[in-house]
Amino acid sequence: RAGIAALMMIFVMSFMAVSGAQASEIALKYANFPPAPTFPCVQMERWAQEVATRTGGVVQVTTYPGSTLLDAKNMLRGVMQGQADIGCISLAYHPGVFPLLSVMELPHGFTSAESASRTAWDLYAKHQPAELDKVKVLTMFTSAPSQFMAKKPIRTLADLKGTEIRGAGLISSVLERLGATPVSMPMPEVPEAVQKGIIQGLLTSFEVLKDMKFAEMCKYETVANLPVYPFAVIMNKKRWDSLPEDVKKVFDDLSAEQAQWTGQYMDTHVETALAWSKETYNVEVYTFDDAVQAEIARLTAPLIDEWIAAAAKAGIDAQAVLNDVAALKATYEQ
Ligand code: 3IO
Repeated sequence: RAGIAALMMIFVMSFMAVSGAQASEIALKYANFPPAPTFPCVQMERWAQEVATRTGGVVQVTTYPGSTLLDAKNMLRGVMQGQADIGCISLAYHPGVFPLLSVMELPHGFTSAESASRTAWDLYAKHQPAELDKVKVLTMFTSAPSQFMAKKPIRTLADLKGTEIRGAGLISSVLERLGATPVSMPMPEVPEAVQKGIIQGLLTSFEVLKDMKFAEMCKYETVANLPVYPFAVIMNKKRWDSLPEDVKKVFDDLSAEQAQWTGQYMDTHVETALAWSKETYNVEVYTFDDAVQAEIARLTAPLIDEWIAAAAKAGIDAQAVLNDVAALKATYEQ
């Protein structure tokens, strides 16, 4: 009798252990490259939290901000090789690698991160471009329109002439067209480059004034409403394939919502950061006048033709993609 009871106990306990291990936890590592207070990491924490809630705690995401698991340059390869299950990439850091989605780096005149982020996700979902077919794309989002943050005032294009400004990808091409000297580098390297005087400023969205403390060194801000930087959140394909269907559905149902949430967070946070920068460091915020804006539009227009040529070479119906961007932008900006 005692022997049978003991056997049953062992049977029940081992069953609990096995089923417990299956049902209670799927552990995923999510890598990100910029510092924890920045918006790519804020949206990462929100996603991790949302996934834990929606799976009843079955999926546990461990987040690695600030290049603690993979840095900007290693992110794409690291996720494909499985060093992280999930990672966040800034597409502009990989010139030529994303012939379709780099369309989001062109001067479309997006007025918010929300409209650009929703456009980026819808564009991805519609075209499912071959350039990202080795990974599962969980969501996309963008920065807010790019502005100048510099150590000296930038009020005319003459002020940009020969001035080293940090950009990346097609945003660096914009700088070149405007007569500046573009210096491309990932965001985490920018504070030191400003400090050392390698660059005189940067071109990206204003929320980094607060999140990366650029307000302290770059006291002259110029509103130029230049292109946004697109991001993709990617997952290792094998790991994705291994997930139960109900978990896959939770992730897929979150994609569009996460893009919109991140855009809205960004747009609000840009305003918060600007107010904080004026209050804390008394920064100057200048807006290019209409004549300068018209000149910028004229000087950067050829970038669209260059993109069309490169996309066509990659077998993409470039005009159809541009038409989709215009239609989505109109939908989300009305
Ligand atoms: C960005 C990148 C990392 C952290 C905060 C950020 N805000 C805007 C961007 C876009 C950008 O400049 C980039 O390098 O992707």
